[in-house]
Amino acid sequence: MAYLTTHPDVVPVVSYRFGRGAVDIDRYIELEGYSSVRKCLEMEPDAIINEMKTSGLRGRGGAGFPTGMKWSFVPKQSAKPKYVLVNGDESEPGTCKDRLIFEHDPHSVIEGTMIAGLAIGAKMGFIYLRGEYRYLIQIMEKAVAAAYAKGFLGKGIFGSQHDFDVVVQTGAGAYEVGEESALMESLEGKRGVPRIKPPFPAVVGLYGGPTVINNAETLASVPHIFRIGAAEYAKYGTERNGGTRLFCISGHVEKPGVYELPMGYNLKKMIYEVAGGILGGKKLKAVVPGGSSVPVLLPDEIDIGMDFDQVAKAGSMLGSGGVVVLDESVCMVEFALRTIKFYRHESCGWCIPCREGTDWLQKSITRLHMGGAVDKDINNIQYIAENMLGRTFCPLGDAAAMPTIGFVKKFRKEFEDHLNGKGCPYHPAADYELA
Ligand code: L3W
Repeated sequence: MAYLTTHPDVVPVVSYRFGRGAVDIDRYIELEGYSSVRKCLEMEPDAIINEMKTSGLRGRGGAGFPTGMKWSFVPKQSAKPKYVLVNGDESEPGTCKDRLIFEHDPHSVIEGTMIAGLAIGAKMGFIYLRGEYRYLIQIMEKAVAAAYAKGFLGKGIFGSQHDFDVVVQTGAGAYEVGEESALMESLEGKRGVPRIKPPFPAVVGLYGGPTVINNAETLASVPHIFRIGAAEYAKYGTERNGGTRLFCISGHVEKPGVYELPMGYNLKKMIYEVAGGILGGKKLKAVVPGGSSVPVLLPDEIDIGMDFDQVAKAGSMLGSGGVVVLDESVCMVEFALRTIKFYRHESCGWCIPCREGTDWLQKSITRLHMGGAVDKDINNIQYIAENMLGRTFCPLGDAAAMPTIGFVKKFRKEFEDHLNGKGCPYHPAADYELA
């Protein structure tokens, strides 16, 4: 997977230490590591939060919530301990960036967690890794142990009055646990199902204590903000969308990979220049710009800046930064089916609209793909998806419904081409193991 590229637009801010041996703590220190937390130890918590606001950093997990603002919601006084949680449950199809951070720069995650702890007054952080990333636990645990050995973690960090402990934990392989409240349930040893919000974790989180929970890339960005300066970091991006982002480009492109680019970078340029254009010179059919949970874009809709606001204006979402590129050979009904199959499988079953909705969508799209559907089934698929929107306990239901609505709306003709016994015109011998 490409992450080091010679393309001149790639900016190594968060990927600054990728491929440079920074898994080793001494090398990390050589590359300015742990200098940001030392700076923050000299700062008041409010000053740290203000710097975060100046940076314009927004959550890299999917929702794009302003990080400094999230930290500011944590009450100053609390009878219960406060916590920092790293959401490393990276499971969104098309998204594979946090993995690189853990592999290449584990200490940046630890350092970012410590800075968040100083900002909110937490003495403990948890790094929660996706179950399928079990192999990364050794890297993370080794990094944590090295930080303890140097006196950077534990009692009186860096010889200060502050204590900070870090624990690494893996999940058991459930997409749902990427939802913040389900992650906390899982971490507490319970079934990973979502909690009702509000209260938000910032007020009532892990073990009932105020908790900051951020995506791994978000927290790994924090030391870099203090390394280069918040205003400098902000300048890379656009208004209200500070900094850079690790974009994951997959699918039918010549050079799939993870590329760090400024927020607001043009999507068309990202595909045709940074990722080398469409594989084999074929025609572009569609682009999913932010992980599988977001509506698809057509080729004439991709001349846009990749920040949260511009992608929303174009009718989709920047989401987790996973750009999936589809060429002319793709059957969009089959793609819709693959997508819904994922959500149906991953629905935790806790709430009915999601559990039943994803099941009926999978059944209906399967029937359609196999040629067993009639005209009204297309509207029925739309109806089911629209009735899931906003009615589920957590965003997983929306994440299943939004792309489905987009596929039908933008590729209705393709859906119609499958009706009344015709089956898939693109892959006549369609693999019905999808069913
Ligand atoms: C305190 C308030 N805190 C909001 C916090 C909230 C959360 C953050 C964003 O879903 C999306 C989802 C996926 N006081 C607050 C407050 N907060 N108001 O802000 O909250 P929210 O509810 O907008 O989003 P969420 O529940 O975090 C995330 C989408 O991202 N997604 C995919 C994600 C996949 C991954 C992965 O694999 N790593 O992240 C892609 O599009 O569908 O819509 O912290 O507590 N008043």
